[in-house]
Amino acid sequence: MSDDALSNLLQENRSFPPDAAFAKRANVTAEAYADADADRLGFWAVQAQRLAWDSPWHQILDWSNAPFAKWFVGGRLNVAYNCVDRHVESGHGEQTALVFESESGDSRDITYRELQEMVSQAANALQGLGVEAGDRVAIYLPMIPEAIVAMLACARIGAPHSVVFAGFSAEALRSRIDDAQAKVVITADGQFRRGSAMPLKPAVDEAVAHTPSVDHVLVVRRTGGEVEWTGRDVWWHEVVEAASPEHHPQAFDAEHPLFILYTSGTTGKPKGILHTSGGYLTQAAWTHWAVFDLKPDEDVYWCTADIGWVTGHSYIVYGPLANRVTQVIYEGTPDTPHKGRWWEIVQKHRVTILYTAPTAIRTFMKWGEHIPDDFDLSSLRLLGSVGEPINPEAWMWYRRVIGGETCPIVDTWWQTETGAMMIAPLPGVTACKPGSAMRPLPGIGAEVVDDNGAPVDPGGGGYLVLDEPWPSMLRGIWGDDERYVQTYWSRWPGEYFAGDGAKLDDQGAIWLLGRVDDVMNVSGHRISTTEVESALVSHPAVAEAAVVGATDATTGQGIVAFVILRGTPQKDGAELVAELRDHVAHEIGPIAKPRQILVVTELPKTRSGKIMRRLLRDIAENREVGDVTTLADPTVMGLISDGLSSSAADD
Ligand code: 7RM
Repeated sequence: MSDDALSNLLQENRSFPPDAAFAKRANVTAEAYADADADRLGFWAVQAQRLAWDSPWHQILDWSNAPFAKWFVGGRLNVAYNCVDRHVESGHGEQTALVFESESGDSRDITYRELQEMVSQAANALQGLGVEAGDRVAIYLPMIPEAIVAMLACARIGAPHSVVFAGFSAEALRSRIDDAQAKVVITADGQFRRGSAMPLKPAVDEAVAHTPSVDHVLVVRRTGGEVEWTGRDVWWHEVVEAASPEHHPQAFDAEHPLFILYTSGTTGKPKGILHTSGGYLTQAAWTHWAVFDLKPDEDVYWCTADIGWVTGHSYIVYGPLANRVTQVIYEGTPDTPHKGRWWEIVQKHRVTILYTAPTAIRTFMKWGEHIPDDFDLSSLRLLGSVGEPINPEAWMWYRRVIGGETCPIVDTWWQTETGAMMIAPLPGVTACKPGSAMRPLPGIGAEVVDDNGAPVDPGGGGYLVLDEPWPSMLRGIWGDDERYVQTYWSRWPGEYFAGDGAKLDDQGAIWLLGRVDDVMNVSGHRISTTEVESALVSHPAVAEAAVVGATDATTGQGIVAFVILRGTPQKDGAELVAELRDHVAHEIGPIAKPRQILVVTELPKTRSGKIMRRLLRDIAENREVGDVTTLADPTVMGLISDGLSSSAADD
């Protein structure tokens, strides 16, 4: 690999310092970095005081059994009490906690007092079904208030939840229920999706037919569709709504398991990422408050993630509610009933903070800025990005079209495993560069290292590692300690290997370059798929691009790009492809010129919006396309290959 080549790639010199008025009112100043540098553990102990503890801890961190961490040792707290009851006790019972917006456009406000009653009822009902502290509960629900209530009810009684995204198949649900040996599954009869009611319970019936650990299935009536019923099934409205709205929240150990969340690894078997209570809630709450500059009495926050992903756990449920947020939750898709749906929601509820993913932003770019332009987005004051590297072009569009050139954009790097944000700007402090998550948050240790684990010099590229334990770190992989050590801690001694490539620029800002398996090596030059994608998307004809490294006899890997064009192309295919290749050469350098550019109409994405480059690599290498079961739309691969056989775009 050549770090020189890497460091010359993607020259991005724009930088946006915080607006003076914003900085003046910001929750966090540069002092936070100094405080954490002076006393890292002390810094986290201060942040833990944001929470209400039933008993104090006697040790901030026990790392003697590394990489198995214990934070706030001996401390006891109830996570649900921290997210709900204490806000009612402090006089905010009438504050709206959730603004639920359904796809069809009805909305419903739920106050903290109502949420407290709902969570208490659900906790009583779960206990009535025999769920005890330590028992696992699987949750397979759409984005409705009951999903959040169910998670908090589990937290309240100390029963770790395992939320499974409601778009996953019966088989995916079965394997997750089975791995965690869940005792109860909470689901709904169905969900609304693109204007129609889709059944959900049949997948649960199919899954639990093979999972003897499950005693009961608790079913929310959402669509009113017909459902099959067996002796283990119980209706939410019968047992939860009939339960007492009073429930005493018992305190649990800071290291009591809070949830398991499955994420895909390099093998076929999903990993159950385990998170615990005190450290997790501390970091989720502090980062949500600091990075989004949350003002609980003023802001209306909206995170567009689904609770099936970690973003929904940490930045819809735990962090925001611990901070007494008022937030929008939305059940539907961005284009139902029209492509301006999100902007209509921002306008309707006067949303001030929006947190979403680059894939969504690029989709909106593709649809055209005339759509958001029709709505009043002036309530927005801060924008966030998460999930994948955001290309500078999308960052600039987000800032201009959605943020009205004034909102700070916080690009937040973190993972299911990290539990909470790790690398992100502080919006009142950091001068942000489009496409960079900037630097580790106060109290976080991150570095970019080379193959030998040595930190790279400014300008160099390598692998992102985390070199200090952090409060919301995963505590392991459920039932597989060895895989935990092997996957994350065995590459370099004492360093957590994140699996992402990164570049350090001359000013010390970190540029995430995508998963390491997405970094190409062309004639000994390391080139990130993201950088080439970014260059392609900066051409006016390109709406979206996905780049893979295909095996090449001469150069090791050759760059193959799949592009979706904006509107109807003005030029003929071959001419445009030649122009795009030259454009990439111009933006990055001749070494980054794609060997092939294929014009397509769709890209294969997972349900959380990550491009499945593995499948594109299959096409680029003329292989039979592999396993497509985790694709959001399994027919996409057919569309792509059909389109290619009639496309003249391949040069
Ligand atoms: C929160 C989440 C984790 C992977 C991670 C990265 C990528 C996430 C960013 C990012 C560049 C970002 N959890 N990733 N955020 N890459 N910039 N701001 O997405 O477990 O589902 O995925 O996502 O590759 O390793 S996750």
